[in-house]
Amino acid sequence: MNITVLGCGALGQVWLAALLRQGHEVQGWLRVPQSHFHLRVTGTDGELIVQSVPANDPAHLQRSELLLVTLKAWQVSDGVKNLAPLLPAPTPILLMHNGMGTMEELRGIAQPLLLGVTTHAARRDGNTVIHVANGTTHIGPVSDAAQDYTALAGILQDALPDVAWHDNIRAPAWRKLAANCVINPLTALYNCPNGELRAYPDEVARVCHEVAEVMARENHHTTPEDLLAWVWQVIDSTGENISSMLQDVRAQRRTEIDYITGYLVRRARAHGVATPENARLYELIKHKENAYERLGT
Ligand code: KPL
Repeated sequence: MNITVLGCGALGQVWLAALLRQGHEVQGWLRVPQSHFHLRVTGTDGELIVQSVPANDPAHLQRSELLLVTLKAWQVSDGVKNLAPLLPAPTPILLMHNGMGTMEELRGIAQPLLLGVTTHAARRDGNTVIHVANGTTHIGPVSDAAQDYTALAGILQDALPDVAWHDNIRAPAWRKLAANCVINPLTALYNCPNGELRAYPDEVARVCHEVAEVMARENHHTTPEDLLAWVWQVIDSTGENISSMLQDVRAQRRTEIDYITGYLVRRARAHGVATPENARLYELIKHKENAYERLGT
């Protein structure tokens, strides 16, 4: 299959390596155009994959049967809108990032749109990407035209298991959003690995209860207790991880807060639900971001 991966960060490189291993004809697409880039990924089994991968070839893009987008949430809208005119109208676009809100920004795009939610963990170590932990990827349609692309789940499953198809992808996306609303801002503020949130049970519960209330208004039924139990499970199973938001804050990069807590707070406002704890965390992370942006980094 011809595939373009837009965004060659840690997760993008893990997918590129997996798809290449499966024999797909893959290219990467980078913000600064280059004809090739150097893939260096250490798998969960410790095997190092080093390969030169073609990049930014418009002819390959025009032949692509899938555009896999692994950009940060705040880069997605511009990135996809730039490439969409070069991409055949029937080629599905699969968005895989933390948070929600990009689907709304891409409403009206010609191509079928799908959303992916993954628990694979990867991080950069110098010029090497480490695939830290295997996980599950849930994919499903966002636009009506994307409902016919169930076969994609099988193709991706062969490359990087586990992959599950969901007719209603918003349900797993909201559960992942709940975990991100709790873990990402709190670890960024306390500067700690995910597992150390065990020291802050009251804050974890308050954030989680607010998310459960908004989810109920969005017709995703869950009890606050169930959601909290699930979030603790994610905290424990990723205990040694440095969350993506803490990594961003440490590197003084823009975080995905607008698409995680920011999205939650916007949906809460639309339903008339008060979310003071999430609003407080949103402000604290924005304050951190603004402080280093003001320093010109
Ligand atoms: O998705 C994650 C992230 O770091 O962005 C979690 C689930 C919190 C794992 O670290």
